[in-house]
Amino acid sequence: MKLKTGLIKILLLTAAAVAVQAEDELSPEKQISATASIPSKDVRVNSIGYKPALAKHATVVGDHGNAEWNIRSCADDSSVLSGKLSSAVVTSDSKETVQVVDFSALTAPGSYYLHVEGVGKSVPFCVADEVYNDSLELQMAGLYGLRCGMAVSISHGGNIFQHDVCHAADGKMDYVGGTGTIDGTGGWHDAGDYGKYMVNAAFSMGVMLKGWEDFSNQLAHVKLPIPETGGTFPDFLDEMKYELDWMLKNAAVYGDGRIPHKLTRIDFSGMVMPSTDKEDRYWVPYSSAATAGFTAVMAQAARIYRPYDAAYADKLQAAADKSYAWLQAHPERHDPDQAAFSTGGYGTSDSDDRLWAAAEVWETTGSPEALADFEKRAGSARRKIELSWGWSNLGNLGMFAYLSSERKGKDADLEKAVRQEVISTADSVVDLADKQGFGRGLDRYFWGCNGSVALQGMVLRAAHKETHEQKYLDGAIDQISHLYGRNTYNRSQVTGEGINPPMHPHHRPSEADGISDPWPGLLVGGGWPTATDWKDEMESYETNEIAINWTAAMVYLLGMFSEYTEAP
Ligand code: 9MR
Ligand code: 9MR
Ligand code: ZN
Repeated sequence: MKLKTGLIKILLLTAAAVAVQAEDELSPEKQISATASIPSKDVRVNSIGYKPALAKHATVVGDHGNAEWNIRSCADDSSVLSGKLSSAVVTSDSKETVQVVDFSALTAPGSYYLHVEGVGKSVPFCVADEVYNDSLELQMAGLYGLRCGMAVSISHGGNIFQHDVCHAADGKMDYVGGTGTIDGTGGWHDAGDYGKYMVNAAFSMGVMLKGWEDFSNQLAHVKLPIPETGGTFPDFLDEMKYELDWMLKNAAVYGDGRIPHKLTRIDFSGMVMPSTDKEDRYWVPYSSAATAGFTAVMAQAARIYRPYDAAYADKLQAAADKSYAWLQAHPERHDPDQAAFSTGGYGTSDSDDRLWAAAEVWETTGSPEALADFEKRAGSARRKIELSWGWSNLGNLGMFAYLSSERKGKDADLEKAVRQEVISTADSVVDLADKQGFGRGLDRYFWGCNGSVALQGMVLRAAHKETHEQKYLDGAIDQISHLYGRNTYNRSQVTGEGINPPMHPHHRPSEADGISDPWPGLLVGGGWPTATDWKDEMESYETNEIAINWTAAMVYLLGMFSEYTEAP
């Protein structure tokens, strides 16, 4: 029998409210006994919850010897599972002494907490098949909130987050050798700023559309509070189409296949609402990387949207064909002149983007030239499956597209080598997650590294598809757990949900709208240069901004485990 997540959430909220009330209202003497009901900061769990059949890991900070732990039911505090703490390890990055609890043997749906003898208890969490559905939908709502060119409104946690129509004059042609404007309205704001940057837009779309291709049987059931709901397309594809339509507009700027690098102001705006940001915004000259990312997404989207709307798919395909032809005729890297602009640079080499474009064009069209293009790039560079990857280093997207393709004609040796690479990189992710202490499957810290932690879901899923070994799914659950509280901060890294979530993201609407809670469903970039450097401060754009590429990684990771049991 399946427990309803809604019901479990009510139970959890009640438990949390009781704990807070106990702390606030009791006399000092009574507070001493009440602390027993307040969660300990040293017991770190996934504050959203766990899937019944997959790994359940928690971390206890300190060395408590072989103390006993118990999983207790929230309903009556009865113990349903117990064990002894593992031996202490020192986390490789934050240098904390910790002990790991593996309670994967707990498989019955319900709401629970972890209690550790001599330490205390965790926050409550649920175990349910559909445990991540709401989080996935919150990420999608977060994306919707980043929509440019229209008014948006999101209701969450008792607040209404909204902005009016913005950036309706996008964008001026002065820097691309033209006059006047060409329509560039729509799409998502990139991040905490209001720029629109093709390299990152393409990467984000590539990640989420791959999610659609891998999990459409689940994602087709996602229901979103967006105006297009119930139309021609599933809601998930409606939200993606909002960005795709903006991407298509980019093709009109040059008209010959080249794609502008970005559409932004000359400098960043202040921390104002988008509708009050009235400075001129300009198309910025083309780059080969932006053109390649655009090509990849157009090709990928053409095959995804074809079953729903053939005419739209034809448009996407024509855009892919034109830009791919331009890339083939211009094999040299071309970087844009951005000297006049101090907005985000998104400067990057283009060999990874071109590899990805070739893979997607081949998958959609079966073109032998595109296959040869991909195989030459993948073979000659002896391209790896990268452990640490993202918008500037996205070759993995091309490699996964190739490996998962069912088309005939692949070079058997190359395919085998890619398969082995996928498995060995996924093994590294699992090893890191097992050893690190807080389950993190990445050993580096950089701007936006939380997004790269979430991206490991795609590496692990690719390995699982090849081997069917559960350890890869368990490793992906560890990444979700890490980002929702099993970490050095004991805090969720997503606004609006989980334990003690970020309150001051570098996100202009959150700062400017006069509501103390930030807009929900947004993953913050994360601490760097070391594990303990995250600051939940608006000024810390290096660690506390939000961005569509990090959200995209979360959409993939949570989509991987979404489970909709009822008919849509
Ligand atoms: O607000 C900007 C943020 O969105 C960018 O990611 C970041 C790095 O490019 O820059 C922020 O803008 C700051 C600028 O670079 C320097 N002056 C202060 C700006 C606002 O904090
Ligand atoms: O995510 C980007 C990160 O990898 C770069 O190191 C950083 C500095 O160039 O820029 C990040 O992207 C920002 C972009 O330049 C402007 N919009 C906000 C993005 C997230 O901080
Ligand atoms: Zn806007």
